[in-house]
Parts: sequence; structure tokens; C-alpha cells
Amino acid sequence: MRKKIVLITGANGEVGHGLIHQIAAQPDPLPIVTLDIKPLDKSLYSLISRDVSGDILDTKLLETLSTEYEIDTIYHLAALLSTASEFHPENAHRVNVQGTINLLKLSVDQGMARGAPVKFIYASSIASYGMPDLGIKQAAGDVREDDYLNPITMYGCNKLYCEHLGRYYAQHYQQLAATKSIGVDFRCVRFPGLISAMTVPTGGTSDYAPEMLHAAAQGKPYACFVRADSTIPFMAMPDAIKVLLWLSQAPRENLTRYVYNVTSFSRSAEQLAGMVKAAFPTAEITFKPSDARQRIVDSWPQGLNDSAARQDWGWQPDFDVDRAFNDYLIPTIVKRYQGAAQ
Ligand code: AKB
Repeated sequence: MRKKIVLITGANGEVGHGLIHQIAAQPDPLPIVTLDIKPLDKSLYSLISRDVSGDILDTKLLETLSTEYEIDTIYHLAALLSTASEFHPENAHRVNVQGTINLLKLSVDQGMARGAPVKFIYASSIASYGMPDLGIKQAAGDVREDDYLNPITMYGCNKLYCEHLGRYYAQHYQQLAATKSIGVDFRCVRFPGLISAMTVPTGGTSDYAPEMLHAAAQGKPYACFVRADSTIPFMAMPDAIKVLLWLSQAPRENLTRYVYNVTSFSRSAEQLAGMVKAAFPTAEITFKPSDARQRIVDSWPQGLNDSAARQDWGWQPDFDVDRAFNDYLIPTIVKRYQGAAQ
């Protein structure tokens, strides 16, 4: 009999690390197999069953995993983020789209073999949106899942398309088999910018928020790459992990959509800088917008309407902006860089 597992792609990223900790802490967790282009941080080895260093574009590798394991749930986190994708759009398309199709196909094959659908948890993004201009962005406020879906970045196009692919795979194979017992149980969240006290992300466009905080904590000056008034939604990392676990644990019959918005707080870059300075009074934060990255942030909504997630699976963040800074980000980050600032 094959070992039943949870597969996490992109496990070596900041969301992956937190997710591994939380899954391992659940009562009676399934063994975790991680898949990432880079070897997993060794500190996490005791929490997982196996780390596979490899590419989601390597179909032979995926077939081998499919032969060796019964995959119960896939958390698909691997992606090239928005700024990085603009430098290599075709490569981003391969990783973000072909990689996702490969995993959806793997899920369908697994579903057929085990007679039960694989739960496929897909991390999408506010990048799926494209606000036509700043006036409309401000007037629109908190946007719903089905509005303003004209992304301007390759990453955003990839995320939006993969949301549709997930819906297609979920519906198509269900119809073919005329049964709900196979196919893919596709569930997707659109994340806002994430802020972690432990890691600084690379290649994203919402990165200015974690970057200014981590710079201040280390006593380094920071030039923010967007205007002071730039406003998008954010979430503290522990809430992002909670989102993934709650969505995966929600009873299927409660879910009325494939794609859900989730959010915690919207603040301008200037407001975030103010909170950082309140915690680190000597922090030097200036604003030097980059045209390309500003254009991306301006195309993302100011806020998300996440009432569907709240209604269907009880989503609500533990961390509003004050709790995020006062109870999580500042104390954790201070401990992390102890002695570096001031
Ligand atoms: C990025 O900035 O690319 C990501 C995202 C908002 O999806 N953090």
C-alpha cells in the first residue's frame, strides 16, 4: 500500500515554512512531502517525511511521486512572483502555468487511482486584478472576486488563468465520470501582500512592506519603491497559513465558489512606514518610486471584499493591523535581529 501524504510545492518559501510547522502541529497529521527547486531548510527536516529537490516542470519526477505515494492534498505554492516574472515573462509562464497544469494532471491521475479526489489548494493573488486607473481603484474600494479581472503583469495573467484551469479540471473530470468521487477538489485563495517577521520575500511587488520593516529592525535605511500614498491589502503570515489550513478543512458542500478573496488590512506605504517608525524611531524610510513597480501596485486593488470566505468557511483574520505589528511583527522581528538596530 502506498503511503498517504500531503504534498507542498514551493515549500522552501516563507509560506511553505509556516505551513509545514502548522501541518506538523495538527493532531495526527499526514506525512508531508515537500517539492521545491531548492533543498528544504534543514531545520524543517524533523517535521517532514521527505524533501524532494526538483522542478514542477519535470513530469517524470511528478510521475515517480505519483507512483510512490497516495497524495491526499496538494498545497501548490510554487511560483515566480510578480516583479521577477516581468524580467522573464516566458519563463514565468512555464513555471506558473505549465507547472500548475502538471500538478492538476497529477491530481486527476491520483484521483482516478485512489477513487477519491485530491484536494488541490492553490495560492493565487491580488495580482489577478487589474484596476484601470487610480481614480477607479480609489472609488472601487473593496473589490469582489469577479470584478476588474484585467491583470497587467505576466504573473497576474498566470494566476488568473490558473484559477480558471483549476475550475476546469474540477468540473470537467467530475462531468466525465458522472461522479463526485474522482477528479480534483480545487480550492483557491487570492492572497494580498504577505508580511512575515521571519523572512523577506524576493521577486514580489508587495515586498516594500516587509522590506521596510526588516530594514528598520536591522538599523538600515530603506528607500521604498512605491509612492507614499500607494495602498493595497496586506496580511500577517500566521493568518496566511491559517487561510490555507481552514480552506483545506472546510466541508466541500459549504463552498459556493472555487476562488475566494481573503484579506486582513489595507494601509498606504506611508501609514506602514509610520507604524515601522513608531516601533523603530531611528528608522530612515524614504520614497523613491520605480515606474515599473509603481504601475503594478497601482493596478492592484486598494482592498478586497472577502465576505464569501467569511460566510462559506468562517474565515476571519486573527491579526488586524495593530495586532499584526504589536503582537506578531515587531516582537518577533526584534528577537530575530537582536542587537542589529539602534
Ligand atoms: C507579489 O508581490 O508578487 C506577491 C503577490 C501580491 O502575489 N507578493
